[in-house]
Amino acid sequence: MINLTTRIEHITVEQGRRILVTSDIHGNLSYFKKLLQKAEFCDNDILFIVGDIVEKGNENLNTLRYVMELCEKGNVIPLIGNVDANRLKIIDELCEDNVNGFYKYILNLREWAGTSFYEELANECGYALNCAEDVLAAKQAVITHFENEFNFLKNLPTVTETQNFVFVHGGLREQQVSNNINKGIFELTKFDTFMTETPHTFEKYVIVGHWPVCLYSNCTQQFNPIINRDKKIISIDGGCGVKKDGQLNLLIIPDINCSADEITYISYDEIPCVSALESQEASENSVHISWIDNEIRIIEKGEEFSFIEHIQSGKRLNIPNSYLRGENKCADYTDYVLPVNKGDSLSLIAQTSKGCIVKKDGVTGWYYGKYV
Ligand SMILES: [Mn+2]
Repeated sequence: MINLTTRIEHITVEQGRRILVTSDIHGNLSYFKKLLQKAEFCDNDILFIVGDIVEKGNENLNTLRYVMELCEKGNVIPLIGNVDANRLKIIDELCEDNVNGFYKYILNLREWAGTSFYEELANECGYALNCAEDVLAAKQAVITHFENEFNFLKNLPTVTETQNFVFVHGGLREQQVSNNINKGIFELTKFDTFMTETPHTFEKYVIVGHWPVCLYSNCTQQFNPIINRDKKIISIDGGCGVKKDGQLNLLIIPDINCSADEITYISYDEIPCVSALESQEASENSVHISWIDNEIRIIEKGEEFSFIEHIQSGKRLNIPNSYLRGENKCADYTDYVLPVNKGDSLSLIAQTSKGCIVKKDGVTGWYYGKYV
């Protein structure tokens, strides 16, 4: 039986060193490497990786090994995420009774991401996973062969506290950092909507991943880190690999003693860019439909667009048919019209006969002008 216990670590960061923070890489190794390049990450920086290193991407094992390699220099501090912990747990508990459900997870991820963490582990041990029996047959070889990797994940801290910042994947349940030692690892790594749910105002800024920041707004869809100064929370998960217009964010704290106002960020995605040839103004009263409340009713189905009602907001709007999911759901969508200036760089997400859905500076919306 695997024993996953909450670990709280304390670190003193020297002055004069830049602190970089990312989270939720989810096996997207190319994003992670490009982001570090973009930041000109060097040995004098301290890099915090706030959990969810593996799963959902196409290079889960390689991402984990790359993080392990980076850790050898001593300036990279990874933490455990709920998905990392969950994978340790389900691999450990894998047996005849649950193997069918486990195989379903393998198939789902294969369809969605092309692979899964366990499938990569099994393949490296020479096992192909073509049925539930194969999954179970690979278990012992996987556990033996990947002892180092599993020990690395198992020993990751749940919470890391520094002089001015606290890092945890999901969120803190107790206001006092030390009191969270009594909380389970999943309570701290899987705290959905932490920024709005927690009643606490923290003493030090708490930096979290886990909950894609785009889920915090019903009006617009934006992927940049959010700094909540009232509660002292910084939420940084840009939905990398989980959302098609998501991004991997990197928070840049110039020095351990700097204030929240001095914190900046960069991000990376692989969406093709175009240049706007026309300007347009932002719209008002937009809606953002996310998977939390994506129930809709189709009022009139058209050839390219359908007129729908979003149940949660009651708003009626036209959406491209490609965003419909069956009769009563839709994909993440916003009718927000972005403010655009001629010459702006736009990431092109979808094209329609009426205009395009683009992302500009981390915010998604419509652009109706010409572009090159
Ligand atoms: Mn997570």
